[in-house]
Amino acid sequence: MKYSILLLFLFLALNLNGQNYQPDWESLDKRPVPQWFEDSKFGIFIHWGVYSVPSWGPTGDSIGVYDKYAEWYWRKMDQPGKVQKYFKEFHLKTYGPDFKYQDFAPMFKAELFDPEQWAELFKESGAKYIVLTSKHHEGFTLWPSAQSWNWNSVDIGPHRDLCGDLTTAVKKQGLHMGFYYSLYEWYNPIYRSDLNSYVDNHMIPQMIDLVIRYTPDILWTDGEWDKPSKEWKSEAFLTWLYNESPVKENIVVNDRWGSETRSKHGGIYTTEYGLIGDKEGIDSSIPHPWEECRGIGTSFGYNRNENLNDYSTPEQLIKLLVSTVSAGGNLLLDIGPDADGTIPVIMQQRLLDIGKWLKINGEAIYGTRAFIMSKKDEAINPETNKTIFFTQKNKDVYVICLDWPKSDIILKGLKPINKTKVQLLGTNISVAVKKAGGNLVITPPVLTPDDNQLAYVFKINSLNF
Ligand code: JFZ
Repeated sequence: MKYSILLLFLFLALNLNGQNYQPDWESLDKRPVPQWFEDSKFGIFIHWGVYSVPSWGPTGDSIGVYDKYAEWYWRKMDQPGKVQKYFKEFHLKTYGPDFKYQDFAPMFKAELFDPEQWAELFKESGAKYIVLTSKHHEGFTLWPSAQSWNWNSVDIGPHRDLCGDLTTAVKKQGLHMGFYYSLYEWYNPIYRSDLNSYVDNHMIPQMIDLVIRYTPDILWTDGEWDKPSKEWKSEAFLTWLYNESPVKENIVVNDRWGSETRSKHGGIYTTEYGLIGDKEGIDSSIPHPWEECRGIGTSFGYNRNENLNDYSTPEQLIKLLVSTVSAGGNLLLDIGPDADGTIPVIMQQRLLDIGKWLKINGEAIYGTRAFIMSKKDEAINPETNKTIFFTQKNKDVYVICLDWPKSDIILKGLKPINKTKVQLLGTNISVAVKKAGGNLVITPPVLTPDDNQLAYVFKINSLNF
C-alpha cells in the first residue's frame, strides 16, 4: 500500500504519461505546433451566431476593414465611433427603437441546418480543418454552456447543440474540428465588474467544457486585447491544456492570449485581412507557423448588404491561398452561414471552386513548406507583380503560375540533375526542361481550352539543393 502511494507520487512528479510544461510563456512557447496543422494548409472558419439574424454591415471603400464586420452589429450600434450611425440607422429603420439585440435570439432558428451537408461541402472544398465560433463577443454560446444561462443555442433560438452536431459531422468526414472562443464579452456584467470572477467562474470553465465535451483539435481564442495574459490566466489554462487535457497531443492554439501576446506567445501566429492590429501582415522571414484569416467577402459574419463585387473571385481566392502557403502560412477562409442554417450559395460555389483546383493541384499545397533558398528573390523569375509562387516538399519544388506563362520560365540558381523532370499537374503533357548556365529553364507546352485552370502548377522532381 505504502509502496503504491510512493509510486503514484513518483509518477506525478515525473508526469510520465504527460508533458511537463510550466505556467509561463518561456516554457509554453517551447511546445511545437502539432505537424498536422502545418501540413493542412487550408481550413474553413465559420462565424455564426445571433448576429447572423440582422446580418448587416456597411460596405464600400470608405469603410475601414474592421468596421465592415457584421458580427460586430451589437457593439457598433451602441458604441460611439465612425460607423455607429450606419448601424443605428439600419436598425431603427428595419426593426424600430424598441427592438433590442437580444430580440434577435429567437429568430436565430437554424431550421435548415444540415451538419452532414455542411461537412460534405467542407470535405469537397479541400479544407482539412474547421473552426466554428463557439462564442463570439456577444457571449451567446452555440453549445449548452451552463455558464451562459439562457443565452445559448439550446435554451433559445435553434434549440440545438450546434457545436456538438457540427463536430460529429465534421469528424465523420475525417476533418479536424476546432472552435473560435472569445475571451471577452462586451456586455457580460460580471466581465465588466469583476474580471477575476469572470475568468475563474465563466471563461475558464467554458473553455474546459468545450475541450472535454468535444475534444477539438483547435482552440482559436480572440477578444484578448482588453487585458494582459496574466489577467486572463492564459498561462495557467494552457498548462492544463498541454499537460493534462484529453487533447494535449493534437491541440493547436493561436497567439491571441492577452494584449501582449500576438506574434510572440502561444501557438500559431495570426493575421486578419493581412493585418495584425493596425500593422501590415506577418514577417514571414521569422520561421513560425502562421495563419491568415478573412472572409470571402469583407465580413466574417454573413452580411446581406454585400453584393457580388464585394466577394473575392475564384482567381483571387486561389491567389490568396497560393501566396499564403508559399510564404509558409495556412489560410483560414471564413464563411458566414445564414441564421436559417444554410450556407449562402455564392460561398458554396467559391469553396467548391477551390476544391476543384485542389483536387488537381493539391500536392503543391498540402504538406509543403515555404521554398527558401539563399537570396531567394534572385532565384526566382524576376516578377514585379508576383504571379509566380513557389512551394517545396522534400526534393521537389512546385512552381505555381497564376497566369499561363507565354514564354520560358527561367529559374535562376535552381540546379537540375540528370533525373530532374518537370510535370504540369493535371495533364500528361511532357514538359521540356533544360539547363542553361546556372539556371533551370521550363518551356511551357501547348495547352488546349480543356486544360484551363485557375492557376498552373509545374512540379520539378528531384532537384539538387
Ligand atoms: C476579431 C473579431 O473581433 C472579429 O469579429 C473576427 O472574429 C476576427 C476573426 O477576430 O477581429 C479583430 C481582432 C483584432 C483587431 C481587430 C479585429 N485589432 O487588433 O484591431
